[in-house]
Amino acid sequence: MKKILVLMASLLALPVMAGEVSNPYLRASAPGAPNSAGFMVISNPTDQELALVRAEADLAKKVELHNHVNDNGVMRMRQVEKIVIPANGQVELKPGGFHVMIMGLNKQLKPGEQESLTLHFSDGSSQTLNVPVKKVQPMMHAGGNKMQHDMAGGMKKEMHKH
Ligand SMILES: [Cu+2]
Repeated sequence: MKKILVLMASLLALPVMAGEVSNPYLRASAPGAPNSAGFMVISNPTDQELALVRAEADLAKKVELHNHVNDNGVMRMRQVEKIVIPANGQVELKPGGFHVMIMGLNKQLKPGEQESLTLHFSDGSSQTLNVPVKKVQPMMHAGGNKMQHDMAGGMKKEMHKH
């Protein structure tokens, strides 16, 4: 309890919080689609490295942190333990890169709606955001292939390959 009060006091005292989130959005999902993803820009105005270490949301069974890697011209998702935001820097979570992976949706995500997403950072802080749902165009990469990520059930298929 004491710790929480100290944390709250320090947050109130600071003009900017570590881990400033801007432009967060969730990818709208097709009816019955199991997965979605969350994107945003996270800034770290402090002189200490910060990392996004966990995310959670009520709208799905599982929320993970992912990155995309180019594996011989095929974009594949990988789970990552954390997403580092350099001191005095920022990181962009975007289609084709880092993202908050939302797996096992228990509802359809419709454009214009807002969903709650909680982010946990390496400094012990957390933020609960109201994130708008937006339509995200399927990304094409250099190879012209549609990414695994945009395929319904693509994640499952990918895992079976290993
Ligand atoms: Cu993913």
